[in-house]
Amino acid sequence: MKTIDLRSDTVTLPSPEMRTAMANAELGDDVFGEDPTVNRLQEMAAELLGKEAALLVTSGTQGNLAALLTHCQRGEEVIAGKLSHTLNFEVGGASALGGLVMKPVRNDSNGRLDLGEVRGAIRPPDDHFARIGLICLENTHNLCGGTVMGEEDLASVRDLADQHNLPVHIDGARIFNAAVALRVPVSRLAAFADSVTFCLSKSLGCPVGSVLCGSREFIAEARRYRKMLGGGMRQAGILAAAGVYALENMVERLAEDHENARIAAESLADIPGIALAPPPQTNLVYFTIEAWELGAFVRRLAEEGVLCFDEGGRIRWVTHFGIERADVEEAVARLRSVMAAGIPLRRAGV
Ligand code: TLP
Repeated sequence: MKTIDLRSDTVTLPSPEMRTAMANAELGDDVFGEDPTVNRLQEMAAELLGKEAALLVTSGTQGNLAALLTHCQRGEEVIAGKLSHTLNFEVGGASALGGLVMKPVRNDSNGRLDLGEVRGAIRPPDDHFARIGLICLENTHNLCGGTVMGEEDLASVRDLADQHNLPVHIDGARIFNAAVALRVPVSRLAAFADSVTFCLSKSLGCPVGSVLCGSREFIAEARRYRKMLGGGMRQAGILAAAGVYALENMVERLAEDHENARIAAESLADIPGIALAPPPQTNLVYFTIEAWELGAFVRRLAEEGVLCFDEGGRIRWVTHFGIERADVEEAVARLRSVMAAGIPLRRAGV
């Protein structure tokens, strides 16, 4: 039985072509700035995102943390969505390592920040208050369902930030998914932020790495924080070559992942007891199952070779490179048979 791994787009394996590009990469010592392939990736990323400069980092977590440390001084506040990845899943690094105070505000169902709450969080100068250092956005928004923030949404945050002279960072781990879903160049979305992190190791199919983009001055400073965080890599061109390959070859295909997510969602929504939470906009499909205890259901699905996570009272399926339409249909078929054969472990409300 084939295993269908829908846990995350982080599980993607490099294609033979990507491996070839990695094997043939021209290398040097990137801590000295001498790795030509890293330099090429950084130039490509900066140009694609419409920023002056870019920096290869080890992970999305490291990219976001380096950005926060670069934007803010110790003791400053970072306004971020209550449901943001940075606030919930990045080990509290901003506070632990940067002395920053995370200031959560409400996310709406589309991942947008509640602008009223953001306004409330920006307090006037006063000796009692921590200074605000940054507003942080996430696009696409993971916990909100892979939801996409468009130019209008981003512009409204940018306006508010400008009124208070605050920088904006986008955790764009999946910003290429947002751009493909909106059919706009990714630079149009990045334009509303001072800095953007995007991940190579998720839907773009690379084994390792993320890229932080911003002004030349910002990236020069972030480079120091990357070193401090242990992210100064040497012949990192091996990894960067995968990134170059991905930016050239793996972006347009994200539309297939979105289509497969839509197909999965449509079939799931037909099954009594299943509700989408919410309907997918990109490659993340979240749904609830009425009559089951989710942990047990995920374990039963795993026995049938369908791997996924339960997250905040929902199940998440992620479509990605290596998952074809037939895999999605097969996963739905196996889920149906688990539901048909299984004795519900917990009736809702019992
Ligand atoms: N997300 C992972 C898990 O950590 C949940 C996933 O499977 O979705 N920002 C966003 C929006 C993310 O979804 C993630 C990873 C990160 C940052 C962190 O990236 P890494 O794992 O490279 O540190």
